[in-house]
Amino acid sequence: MSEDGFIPLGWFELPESEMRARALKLFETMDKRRTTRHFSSRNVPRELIEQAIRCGSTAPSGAHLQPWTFVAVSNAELKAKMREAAEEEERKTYSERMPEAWQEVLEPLGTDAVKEHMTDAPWLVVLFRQSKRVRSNGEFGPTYYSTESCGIAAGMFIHAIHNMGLVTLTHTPSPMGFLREILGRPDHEHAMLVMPVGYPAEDAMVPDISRKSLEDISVFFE
Ligand code: IYR
Repeated sequence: MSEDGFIPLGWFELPESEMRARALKLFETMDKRRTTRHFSSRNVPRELIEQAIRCGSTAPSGAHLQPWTFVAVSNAELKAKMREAAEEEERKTYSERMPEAWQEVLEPLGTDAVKEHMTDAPWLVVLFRQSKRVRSNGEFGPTYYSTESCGIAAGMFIHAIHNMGLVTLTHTPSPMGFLREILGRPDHEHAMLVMPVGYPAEDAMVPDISRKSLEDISVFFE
């Protein structure tokens, strides 16, 4: 850090034509991303996962506290344990806890309590949200906007995975408290998302669904 704690932004202007070209290219790339539930067990080098986590960690965060921990698991025994615990919860969710209004919107996605992606994918990346931080005096203090911060970090991680040609899924076993226990995380860390990462299975299928149009999702006042 410089003497007064600030450094120049280091920004440079792009010509508008270049801005348009980049904007379109990025949209075209991102629009090809699909949440994938069918994974190949083919190995993915740890280095690629590390790089995606680095991208996730470029997210802005409340008071720059970076309130996230990415736990990356390739260990087969741990993945099996996580799958077993997730399926136990999900069986209850699907058979007892899920109201009809929820079932209705999940129906087109074809999900159920069987979570083979948790053992098929070479990596399971679990994003933990830190609700507290350790202050310099050793006491706990709160973090701020940690849900928003982690949501943005997850988006950037997902984009990095897609951009490198791999696939992922934002799996939310519910409740997911078992992940803290299995992965030995402290009480102030809360599992938010389980993201299996890997190559898609050769016969991977995705639901035939489409995205809302720009008109449906935005309002402009000029
Ligand atoms: N957690 C369950 C149910 C589920 C919920 C939503 I919202 C989804 O978009 C998909 C699934 C599961 O993972 O199957």
